[in-house]
Amino acid sequence: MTFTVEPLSPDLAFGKTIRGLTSEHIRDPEVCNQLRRHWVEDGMVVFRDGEINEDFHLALSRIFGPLEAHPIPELLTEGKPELITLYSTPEDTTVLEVDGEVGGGYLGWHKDLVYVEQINHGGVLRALKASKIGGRTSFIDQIDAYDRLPEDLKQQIEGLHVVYRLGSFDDMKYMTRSKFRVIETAASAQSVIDSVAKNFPPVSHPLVFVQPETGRKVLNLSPFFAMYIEELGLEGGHELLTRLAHHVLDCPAYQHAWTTDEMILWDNWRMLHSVSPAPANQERVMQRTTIKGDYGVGRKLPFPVAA
Ligand SMILES: O=C(O)CCC(=O)C(=O)O
Ligand SMILES: [Fe+2]
Repeated sequence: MTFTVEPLSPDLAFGKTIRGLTSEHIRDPEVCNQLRRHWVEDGMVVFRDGEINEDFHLALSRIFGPLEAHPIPELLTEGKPELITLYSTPEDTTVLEVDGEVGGGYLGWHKDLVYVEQINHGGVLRALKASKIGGRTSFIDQIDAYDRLPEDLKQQIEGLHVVYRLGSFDDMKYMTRSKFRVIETAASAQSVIDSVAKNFPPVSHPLVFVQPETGRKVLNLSPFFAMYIEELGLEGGHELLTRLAHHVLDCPAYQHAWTTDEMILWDNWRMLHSVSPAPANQERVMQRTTIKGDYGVGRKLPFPVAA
């Protein structure tokens, strides 16, 4: 049996769907080259109707680079340092109201690891337990977002940097286009936030990044975790950052409602993603690999001096 490749959606400038991929296919180096080309050219791939198990998840991920342990120890999966497990259970989930919808497991629009200097090159995500309602993972292409910027903004942001920090939802000013309100913070999320605040200094990343393989420009903004524009100070860049975040969040998005026989690969140097809320009484369990890579342009800043 062969596998098939088709566009993710006729309306989107990014993404492919690959059906029927198995471990036998990925033993062929030519198939691995083809998959790497899709990753670079298309930004993300949804794998459907193929092999699905932990070994295949890991083997598929390794095609795109060595895997690394996530720097937040609380997320690691016991005995399997290459996998993080993201749980949202009725007993332990951060509950928010987003645009009138109340639910758990919400994550604003982000790039993974943008709160450290080395942003991983990608990840492969798998649903071990999909929520029946909500819990969709959505993606936006930041090459497309850059191309859609008005010329004046393209010129204005060249050479600027954004400072990022992992903090609580209440500190996040740019992560969503909609209104949100935190109703309850999960104990596990609070302990991650507390330990990160102590151990991770703020970092800065350029607003424009050039995809190394193709020379295409990426609007390198992660609205979630963004604090301020480095060159414009704590307040001076607020208007510009708001305008850029609104621009990127208005770009075409792909929204994925999960079943447990699918996996999604993305290029984390290029794609933003977010998770929609699910009713707080539902359980959702996801596992993800972290594909190593250093894009070489992140910079640690000193911890802020306490007032
Ligand atoms: O739970 C999800 O759908 C995605 C979570 C996430 O942001 C990630 O795996 O990087
Ligand atoms: Fe993520």
